[in-house]
Amino acid sequence: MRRMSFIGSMIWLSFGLLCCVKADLQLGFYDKSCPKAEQTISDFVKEHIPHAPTLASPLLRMHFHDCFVRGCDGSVLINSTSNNQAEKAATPNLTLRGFDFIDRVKSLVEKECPGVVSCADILALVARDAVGVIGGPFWRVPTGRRDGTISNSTEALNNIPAPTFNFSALQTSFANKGLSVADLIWLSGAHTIGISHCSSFSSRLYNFTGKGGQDPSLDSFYAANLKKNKCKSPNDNTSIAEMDPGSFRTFDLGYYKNVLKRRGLFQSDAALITNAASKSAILNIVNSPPEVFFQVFAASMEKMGRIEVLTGSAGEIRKHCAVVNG
Ligand code: HEM
Ligand SMILES: *[C@@H]1O[C@H](CO)[C@@H](O)[C@H](O)[C@H]1NC(C)=O
Ligand SMILES: *[C@@H]1O[C@H](CO)[C@@H](O)[C@H](O)[C@H]1NC(C)=O
Ligand SMILES: *[C@@H]1O[C@H](CO)[C@@H](O)[C@H](O)[C@H]1NC(C)=O
Ligand SMILES: *[C@@H]1O[C@H](CO)[C@@H](O)[C@H](O)[C@H]1NC(C)=O
Ligand SMILES: *[C@@H]1O[C@H](CO)[C@@H](O)[C@H](O)[C@H]1NC(C)=O
Ligand SMILES: CC(=O)N[C@H]1CO[C@H](CO)[C@@H](O)[C@@H]1O
Repeated sequence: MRRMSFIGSMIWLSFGLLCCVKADLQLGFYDKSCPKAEQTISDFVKEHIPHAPTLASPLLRMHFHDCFVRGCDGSVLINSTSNNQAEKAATPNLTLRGFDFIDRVKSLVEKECPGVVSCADILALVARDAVGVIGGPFWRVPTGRRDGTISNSTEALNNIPAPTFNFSALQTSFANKGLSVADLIWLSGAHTIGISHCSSFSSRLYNFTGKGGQDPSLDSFYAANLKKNKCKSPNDNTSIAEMDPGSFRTFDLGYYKNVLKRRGLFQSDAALITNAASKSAILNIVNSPPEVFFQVFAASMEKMGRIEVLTGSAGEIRKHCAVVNG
């Protein structure tokens, strides 16, 4: 019996080897090839994010957008060219910030070890380190991602969940990336930091039904306040609102408390309490110490960071994060 299963596993193993040279991410992937890389990255983040703490949120969001389109392959960082509309050009991405921050980290790391450390790994590490600097959770970032060569704005539109999504649409979007409802609930907690443009949610404030009026799932006092003080017209596409007013720079339970008070900014936030199990998970988390949220968030981030990664000899190590190698 033992022998059979040994032979069996050898057969499966060789199938695996024949099929594709596929390596796993690993902690400290650059320990030999670029021993100081992770330290250089984290030093740079620790030096600069305290002067620009509002950059932590777009960097975290950028990692999410990267992972949801063709996996965490740095494709979100690629510039459009005369014959290609890159992910950056897609509506949900137009509000991303922090590309130059990544480019600066990349050039530091390139000086140390040219052509070794991928942009996808740099983005994953910077997002983790930036959230750490503002006092947020720590998660493990195994490395060894390689950079993709394709960045397509249509794919960004098709893969990044929209703020208008209901619970089942969100569930499907996350399931398409191998993520569970739990991952959906805890990763949405990232909305405890950062800002949104009015254009991302003002449809809830103005003419929601087509007969005037607000989204009934949004606290009406809060909606009135947003219209009076933040998003004064339906077409305002420059004003912004904090997603977790009062503590938008602090990684805390504020987001979930808002959602329970029907003050989540997006329909996708409000959706999390339209499902009974999700609502009760959120009730539980707000009644637990913040470390519990940090733990589940960290676990889901590590999982997100593994979505469809390119490893081994797939893809490339880009020289400049904004352009594929020539
Ligand atoms: C569940 C589906 C999600 C939807 C529909 C969604 C949608 C959005 C939208 C519309 C914005 C505002 C963009 C703007 O107008 O400037 C935003 C901001 C943000 N999102 Fe999400 N998001 C989702 C999940 C996530 C995840 C998984 C993360 C990270 C783990 C994340 C992190 C952020 C952060 C940090 C911001 C603030 C960005 C800033 O301050 O510039 N979001 N999100
Ligand atoms: C971008 O992706 C869309 C949707 O998958 C596809 O139809 C289109 O051909 C792609 N564009 C390019 C330039 O590859
Ligand atoms: C959720 O949204 C999808 C896509 O817009 C729609 O088909 C579905 O009916 C909605 N589900 C609920 C429960 O409203
Ligand atoms: C509200 O939406 C309906 C349907 O789209 C439209 O006919 C109407 O003109 C809108 N009203 C306002 C005040 O924008
Ligand atoms: C924002 O709105 C202004 C005025 O309504 C318009 O001219 C501009 O093109 C809009 N910008 C974007 C990016 O949609
Ligand atoms: C990518 O685009 C940005 C913004 O347009 C620009 O500042 C940057 O220089 C470009 N990067 C490269 C390598 O072309
Ligand atoms: C908020 C914002 O800038 N939205 C714009 C994003 O880009 C599309 C075109 O790709 C515009 O139509 C949106 O107004």
